Amino acid sequence: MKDMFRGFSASVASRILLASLFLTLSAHAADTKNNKSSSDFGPPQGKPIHAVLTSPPNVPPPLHRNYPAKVIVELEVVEKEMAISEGVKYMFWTFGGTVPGSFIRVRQGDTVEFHLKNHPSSKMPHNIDLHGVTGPGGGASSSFTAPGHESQFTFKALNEGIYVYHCATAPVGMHVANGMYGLILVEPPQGLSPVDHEYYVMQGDFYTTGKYREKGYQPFDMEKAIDEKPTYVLFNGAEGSMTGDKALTAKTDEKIRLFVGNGGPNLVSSFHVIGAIFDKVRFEGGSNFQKNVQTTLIPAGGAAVVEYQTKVPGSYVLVDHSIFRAFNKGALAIMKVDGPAKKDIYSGKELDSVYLGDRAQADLAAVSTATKAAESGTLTVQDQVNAGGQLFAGTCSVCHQANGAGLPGVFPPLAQSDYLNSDPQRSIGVLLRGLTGKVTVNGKEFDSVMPAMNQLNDDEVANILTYALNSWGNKGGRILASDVKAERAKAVSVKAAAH
Ligand code: HEC
Ligand SMILES: [Cu+2]
Repeated sequence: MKDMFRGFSASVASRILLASLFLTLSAHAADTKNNKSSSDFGPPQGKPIHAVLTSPPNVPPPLHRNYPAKVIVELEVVEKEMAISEGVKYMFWTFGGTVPGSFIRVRQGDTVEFHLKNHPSSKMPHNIDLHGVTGPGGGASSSFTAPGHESQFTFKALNEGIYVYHCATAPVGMHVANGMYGLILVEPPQGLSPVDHEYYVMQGDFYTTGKYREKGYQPFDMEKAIDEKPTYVLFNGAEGSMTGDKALTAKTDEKIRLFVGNGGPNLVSSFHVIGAIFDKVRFEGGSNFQKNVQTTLIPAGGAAVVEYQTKVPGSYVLVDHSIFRAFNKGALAIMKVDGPAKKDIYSGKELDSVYLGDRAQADLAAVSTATKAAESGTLTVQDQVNAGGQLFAGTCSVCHQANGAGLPGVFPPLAQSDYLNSDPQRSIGVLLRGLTGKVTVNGKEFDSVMPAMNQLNDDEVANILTYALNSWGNKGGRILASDVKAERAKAVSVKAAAH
């Protein structure tokens, strides 16, 4: 345990931090004497109970227990490569094999015997700081665990609430950025009010050396992390972790409770569900609640309990309303609500596929097929067309339309476009750098702006253009990722005036 603090206490800044933590704790102790929210319910009763742990988005069932018990929690740290996005691999460090880590549920007054195991295959030592613990480091100083070892410590859950836990081994930021966080719920003695569904959602920001959605294995980027410039902002550790057939589900007229955490390491979340109003929010995870909330702020290392009633069927989109994070960094999940239409409350067209783009798509199977084929060198034109079609629907069809016809006077057609067909390679530059100024397509002039689509990686640009060239009566042909790479390397900007 001394090892854990060696690097830590070396810096003056950390000492100040520890000193202020100590002051906070002592002030807190004085404060809690006449405060019922923090209570010692006496010694544990009955036989020891093994805590049920669940992987996100699941939450262990309510405890329905009316006495304080000794609860044994066994949590294993596993370092493990998983997909952070379609075709993108990342080495996550996990509590229980998932990001966020296993959800822990105990009762106020319980005595928790905590076992932290670090899998023998791990490269790093790890520990755990539970914000629901009253004691130095929240358990961190007692749980430093080398690979292939196990630590044990015991704490009493004095305060009810929803608390973040995380690894606090130096470099702390790196352990957190790699996914080492989760939630522990300390139920009040009477339990929480019954609901139809409880779900576990936790935001985190991730830093990879490659760009957003750049394929292949992506290492952690310390510099981006220090600069607080995440490549990904995600719910439950992966883009698409809760979309398509993994979407959260509910029926109309059900009560939903979301335990929403934010692991950070850096960003604060503006948590919002598009199309729902939170009836109740236990903001900052505290005991008071706010009613009728649209967006709730969840600090890094904080959590909230959000409750709402489903009424109208459809797809509800969970986002960080710092909205570029939702549409360009992955902070988007879906709750699908089934049930009869409620025209009196809401009448209109449903899920807007253009608004959500490819983020809402049920499956990007063709994209992953193409990614795998490209990796093994067997990529065919048809693979590219299939993948490109799915990407086009999410990225280009909003302007050029699904049938490639464009909109007269506003968006030029890609269907039988002389601009596209006469020089397919030129269109690579259009996607990478955008297009502005006058441009003539099939004898009609357009003078508008196409924004650069440089969030797309080389494979994606190649597949989308190959799809366009082989659709809607176009002349066929193929664009390769290597063509895109070469074009990206050029610094020139494509000016419509040059044509
Ligand atoms: C926000 C709307 C918008 C989106 C999204 C968009 N474009 Fe465009 N695109 C335009 C506009 C507007 C022009 C014409 C620009 C001008 O007037 O200078 C254009 C021009 C083009 C052209 C050249 C003209 C032609 O019709 O052949 C191509 C090729 C093209 N876009 C392909 C794409 C592809 C592929 C995507 C998806 C990756 C895409 N665009 C996404 C608005 C858009
Ligand atoms: Cu760790």
